[in-house]
Amino acid sequence: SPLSRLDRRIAGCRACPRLVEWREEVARTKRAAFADWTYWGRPVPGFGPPDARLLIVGLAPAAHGGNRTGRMFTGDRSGDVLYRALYDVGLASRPTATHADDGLELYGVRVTSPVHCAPPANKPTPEERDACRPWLVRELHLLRPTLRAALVLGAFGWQAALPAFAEAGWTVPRPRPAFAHGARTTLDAAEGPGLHLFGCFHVSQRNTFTGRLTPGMLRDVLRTAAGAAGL
Ligand code: DU
Ligand code: SF4
Repeated sequence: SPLSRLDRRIAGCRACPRLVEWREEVARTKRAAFADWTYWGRPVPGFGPPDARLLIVGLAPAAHGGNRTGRMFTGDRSGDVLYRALYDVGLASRPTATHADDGLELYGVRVTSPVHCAPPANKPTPEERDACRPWLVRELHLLRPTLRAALVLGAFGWQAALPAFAEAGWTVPRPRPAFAHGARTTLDAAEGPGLHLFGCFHVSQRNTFTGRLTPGMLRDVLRTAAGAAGL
């Protein structure tokens, strides 16, 4: 499919020298607990069906998570929280994501990120964020026929994704809506149905360990976004 072709192109991208070096160095040096793994060490494409109605937008792959397993949010603590919640609300076939061939299926949901390579300290530079945006714009174009809602995890994803939604043909209100947990707005389309946009605290340990984002809060936002998407 066009989307799987896009995913393969993304996986070959080397546009950001700092991130290419970092993702490959992490893949060489590894974490002791994963010493027997062959790390992916490349850009991590989006994950989920090409006719998704709901898109979940994160930040960037985790060095020892997606950068190890090759699949979004797979093999890291953030993904443990996200996939558990997706399973609990009926949007995933299993509650855990451990490696790319674990059989996990998402129902009507695709997970992606505005930056596809693991960044040092989980902080992409503005240049890296902008360099990666065309990949998200292409993904949005391909998902557009079925996409009805997007759930953005965290402020970085929000400010990175809004310009991509605009470039992909949705109308982003001016002034730009601010990120908040519970933020909700609708992006009109030139023709056809608009896109329901939701903000949610990121599923990172910084938020989940401290109780800033609880599993119940995440399930609530997922149910609301899935409902808006017609799932
Ligand atoms: O908490 P962690 O699983 O080690 O993830 C580190 C960092 O990366 C955190 O800020 C979440 C983010 N992240 C993401 O945005 N997308 C992913 O697929 C995996 C992690
Ligand atoms: Fe390419 Fe995006 Fe990775 Fe930069 S972050 S190298 S643009 S895939």
